[in-house]
Amino acid sequence: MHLQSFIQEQNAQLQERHNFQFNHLAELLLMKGVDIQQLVEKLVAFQIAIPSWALGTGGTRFGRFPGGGEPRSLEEKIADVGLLHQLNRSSNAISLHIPWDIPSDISALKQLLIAHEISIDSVNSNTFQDQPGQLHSYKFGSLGHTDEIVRQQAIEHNIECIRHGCKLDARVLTVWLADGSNFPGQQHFRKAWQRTADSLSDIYHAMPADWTMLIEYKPYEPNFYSMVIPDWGTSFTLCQHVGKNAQVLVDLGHHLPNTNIEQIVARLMHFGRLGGFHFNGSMYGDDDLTTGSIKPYQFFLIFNELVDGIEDPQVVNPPLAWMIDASHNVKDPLEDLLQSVQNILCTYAKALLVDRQALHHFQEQNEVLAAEELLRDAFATDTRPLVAEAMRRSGGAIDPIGVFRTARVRQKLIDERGKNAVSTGL
Ligand SMILES: [Mn+2]
Repeated sequence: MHLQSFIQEQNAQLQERHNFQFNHLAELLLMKGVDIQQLVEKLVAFQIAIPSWALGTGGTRFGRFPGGGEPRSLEEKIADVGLLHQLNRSSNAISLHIPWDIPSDISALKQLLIAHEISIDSVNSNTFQDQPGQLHSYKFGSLGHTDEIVRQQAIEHNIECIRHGCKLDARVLTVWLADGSNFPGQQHFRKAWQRTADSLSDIYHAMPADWTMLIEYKPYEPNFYSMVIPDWGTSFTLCQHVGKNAQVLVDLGHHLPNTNIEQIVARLMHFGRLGGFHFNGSMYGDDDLTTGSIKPYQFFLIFNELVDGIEDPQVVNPPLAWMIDASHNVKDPLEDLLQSVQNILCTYAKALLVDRQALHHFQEQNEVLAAEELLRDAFATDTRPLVAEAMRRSGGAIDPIGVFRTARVRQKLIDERGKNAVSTGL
């Protein structure tokens, strides 16, 4: 049976129960003055890109336990994202990683993208590992390396990424650097910043005018004493150095424990420099767990600031590029991605429920408890029926993971691609 038939069949089975839950919530929200139709429309419009490297089983340096049926080519990766999008209608883009996803047959790829109703979100460069046949090693850095020849090689790689992206109508280059040092004294901090800034400028000037450069930060790993771009402040200064189309990218897992990420988000939006967002969950560091799995309240508070910035006409910040950047080590990668999108949309819906006018009033009056309770009330609302309704209305499944399982999608992928089909990536 075709996947679309499974979706319709299961939706029909769940319809009565879903209607009851949705109407009940709609009535409650109506009493609070919430425009539920507008809210569902916002959920329908919210699209989250899937990175090509998240479609296979992730691992650690200790091991990897693939479950089979993973995509073996860019074409199969596009097919997997198309499948997710068919189920939830909320994942209409894929992010590429060069050199893992170098496109070859451009017109065939474009046809495939159209057939699956997805587009290329961003192109991500890779100067954190050496590739076979590469002339100069990135062992001691790339864009910030002491040797100009290595820096030039890394610059050219990023420009090559832009070229590949242009062919497929991408408009975003994401740069994450592993550059840094492992021991005190190894690196001159100020010089490393300047070299990196100048390299990024060279890449920026090779970028078409309608492209955006996203600069991602991370406090540690793979370097454990210092990273050249450890925090949002450094990303911000680099963006200021290179030009107006450079923006900071916030990856949820790229913070030290207990960092107030919501405040970082607010600051960056205030200065119009928040360009992209990588969703994942974190217990200790860059754990790349399922979004919203560990600290759902913090995730809500972050979304609260995002919505506050997006809905405030006084904030001049470009539209954000949303992407999941997680690693699926023990769950089926496709199920984990469906679960992540559910969590993201449910949390977005909670943030949309916040009465901003009332919150502003409480803040101005220093009504601490009332302000906090207002947030807690939105957080405690079960928004799952709203998300299910958004997916149903846009042609997706009321329960995407349920359909994935009933239709035995993974088994079919294993039958087609093999038990040992392993995806390229991390
Ligand atoms: Mn990331």
